[in-house]
Amino acid sequence: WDRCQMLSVKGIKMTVGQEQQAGMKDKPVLDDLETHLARRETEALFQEQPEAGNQYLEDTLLRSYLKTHLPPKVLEEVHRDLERFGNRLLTKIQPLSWECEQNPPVFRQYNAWGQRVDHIHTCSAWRRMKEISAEEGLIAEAYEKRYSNWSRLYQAVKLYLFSSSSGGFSCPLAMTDGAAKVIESLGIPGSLKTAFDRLTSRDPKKFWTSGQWMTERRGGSDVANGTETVARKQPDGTYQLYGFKWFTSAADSDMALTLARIADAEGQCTQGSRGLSLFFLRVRDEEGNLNNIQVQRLKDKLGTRQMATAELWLQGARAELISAEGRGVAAISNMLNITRIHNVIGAVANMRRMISLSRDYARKRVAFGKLLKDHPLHMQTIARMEVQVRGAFLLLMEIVRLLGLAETNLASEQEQLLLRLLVPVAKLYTGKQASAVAVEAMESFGGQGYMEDTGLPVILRDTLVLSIWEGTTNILSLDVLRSLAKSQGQVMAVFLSTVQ
Ligand code: UCC
Repeated sequence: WDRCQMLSVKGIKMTVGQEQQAGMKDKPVLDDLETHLARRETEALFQEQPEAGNQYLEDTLLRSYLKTHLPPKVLEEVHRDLERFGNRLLTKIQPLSWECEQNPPVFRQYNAWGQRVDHIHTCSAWRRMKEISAEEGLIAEAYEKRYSNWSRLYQAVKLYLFSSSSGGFSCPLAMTDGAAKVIESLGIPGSLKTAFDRLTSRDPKKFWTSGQWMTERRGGSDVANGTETVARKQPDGTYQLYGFKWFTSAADSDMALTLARIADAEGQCTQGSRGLSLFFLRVRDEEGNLNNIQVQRLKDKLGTRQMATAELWLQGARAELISAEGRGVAAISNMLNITRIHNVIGAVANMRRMISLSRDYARKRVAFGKLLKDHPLHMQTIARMEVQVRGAFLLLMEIVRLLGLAETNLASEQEQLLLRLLVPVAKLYTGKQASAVAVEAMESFGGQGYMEDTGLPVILRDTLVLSIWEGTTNILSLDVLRSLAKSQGQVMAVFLSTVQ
């Protein structure tokens, strides 16, 4: 063991193995190695582990952005909180994230006595993430509006720091934020007040997460034609939903927003987009019993394995109609635009995490006689990735800045148009970009990057979904066209004048 200890040579900290690679000809060290090489302990790898540090303090672009844009009083408070949060992430939350990865959800359909229970078991670290999300106000911050139009940006920054240490919990948070946004945009009707208060609560005991059940077995993109779920009106004015939701993320959530077709007295439904309405439902009742829902199975996904994604049968699930009849897609688009922004946050966060680790590794790893950071070719690769993440970060900040203005009625018509255009553009662009950067960054660790227990493959897997869910690249391209058509080309005029 003592031979594997760090030795300091010429001001560079190196392990014995690194010295050997660096071609150091120190006689005593060589003698040491000869004896040592005969022993099995040398099978251990000598490389030093890359570390991320306090992701707020180390993110110079983030800090300079906040310094440039936030009013001084807001900056002072936000800075203090983010520094504290950065430390909490590093020391407490990051280990929980790994625990979530190691203990994915388990589905138990029957109990020992053959009764159907449909229990989705999540690990304690995952449940702790939910509490932490409430304590940190990861949703609340955007709705309390303590800092007026800057609250949304501040929330996005916290989510950005949290994302790659969240053990996948940023997914339910995205949908929770989206659900809160839909309810807020409906004017928080009395029947949804409790749900809104819980979604935006800082109290871990009260805090709820929400699902967004849009995808059915006929497909996830063509929602207008793929949705088979039927809603039957009950005498008390509520509805019962019957259908099969094929891909429901974070199935352990407390509530969900979902689309269904209202059946008329003859049991007929309007097809296409005009037949879809938006519903609110609780997943379980106060006793923990499922709301006439059966879980068919959990999805076996390439990534986001920490999170329970399920196939659900709705067999008369009690629900409340919350949009005008036939306006389901338009109503849920408020949610989609928020989850798409979260997707951008996830993309930028994962790129940042991979590059931070890659940079740290370049300061530690010796190859061909010097540290990686002293190889211009290696640094060129890192610099190219850095440019990518910086551009994406600034695009994200611009979007959440505009969203903050829109949510406090401070956005001009031009700014609202720009926001409408930039959300699908940023989502499609950063989703693709993040996958490419994650692969490139993985390569910068050599074979180590490919090793499961370094934690790097998890980041890659979780990044690959970002161009798929919440609208694939082509669907978002069509959404760009939709925004062009609906504004009769105005979005493009605003975009060009803004760029100029
Ligand atoms: O649920 C999922 C997994 C959750 C995981 C979330 C985690 C993410 C965070 C990650 C953190 C790391 S995945 C399910 C995602 N599904 C989708 O994204 C659906 C993809 N498909 C589309 O987006 C399609 O374009 C549809 C469904 C919107 C197309 O529907 P329609 O009915 O054919 O579209 P229409 O007829 O063009 O639009 C209907 C209305 C129009 O309004 P009106 O009638 O007033 O003209 C549109 O302008 O909806 C309006 N609309 C929008 N408005 C449609 N899209 C938008 C939009 N994006 N923004 C504003």
